[in-house]
Amino acid sequence: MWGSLQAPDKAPGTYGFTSGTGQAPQNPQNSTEKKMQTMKKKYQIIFATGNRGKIREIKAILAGSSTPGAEIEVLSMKEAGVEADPDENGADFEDNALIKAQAVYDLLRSRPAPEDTVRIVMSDDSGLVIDALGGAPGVHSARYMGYDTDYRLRMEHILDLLQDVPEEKRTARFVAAVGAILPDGSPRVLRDTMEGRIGHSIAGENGFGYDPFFYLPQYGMTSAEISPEEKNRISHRGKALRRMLRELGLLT
Ligand code: ITT
Repeated sequence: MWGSLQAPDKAPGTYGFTSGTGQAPQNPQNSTEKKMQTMKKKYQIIFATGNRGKIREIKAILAGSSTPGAEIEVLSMKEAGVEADPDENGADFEDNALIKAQAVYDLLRSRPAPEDTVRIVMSDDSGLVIDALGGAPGVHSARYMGYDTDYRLRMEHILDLLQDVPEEKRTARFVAAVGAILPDGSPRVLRDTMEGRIGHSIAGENGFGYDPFFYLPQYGMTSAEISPEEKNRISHRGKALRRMLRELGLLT
C-alpha cells in the first residue's frame, strides 16, 4: 500500500481514490460523493513536537488544506501516546527535523498503525535567523537564553543588541524544516522561510515565541498582530507543510 505514495507516475492527491467519472453508476444511490466517502484513504500524521504553539498552527494549516481522496488525522506525539526528547544536535534545521521524526518513528515501531491507515511521522524544526546577529538564534532559538526564559526577556535582550542597527540591516527570517519518515522508514525533508525584519518594539498577542517583534513590512504589523489564518497562509511553517503534503501526493 505504501509504494503508491512514492510512485512518481501517480497524480497528486489521487492515491487509493477513484472518482468514478466516465462511467454512469450502476446504482443511482451509489453517488460519486458516496464513493468518495467510502474510498477515502486514511492517513494518520503524527507530529514529533512538544511545542503547543507549533501543533496549534500545524492542525489549523492541515485542517484548512483540502485533500481529495484522503482522510487525514493529525495527532501530536503526546496524543499518539509517545514522547521523545532527542538531542537536537544536528548541524542545521533539516538534520534536527529528521532527528525528531526518527525518534518518534522508532518509538512507534512497536505500535503498528491500524490495517487501513497509512501512518506518517512528521516534524518541524524551526527558528529565527537574524542577519545582524550572524544568523543567531537560528537552530538554538528554543534554547536561546535558556529553554524556560520568558520570550519577552529574550526579545528585549535582542532589541538591546540591535539598538544601533539601522532599518535596512534588521533583516530576519523564520525558517521551518519539515521532516517526514514514511512507513517504510525512508526520510524526506524540506524547508521554507518567512522574510521580515526585527522591529523596534514588542506587539501582538497571536502566534507564539518570537512573533511579537517580527515585523512584516507588507502588513505594517508583527506576525503576532496579523490573524492566525494570515500567518498560516504566509508562514515558513504553512508553506513548508503544504509543500511536503504536495510532494507526498496528499495535497493538490
Ligand atoms: P519541538 O522540538 O518539540 O518541536 P521546540 O520549541 O523545541 O519544539 P524547535 O527546536 O524547532 O522546537 O525550536 C523552534 C523555536 O523557534 C520555537 O521554540 C520558537 O522559539 C521559534 N519559532 C519557530 N517558529 C516560530 C514562529 O512561527 N513564531 C515564533 N517563534 C517561532
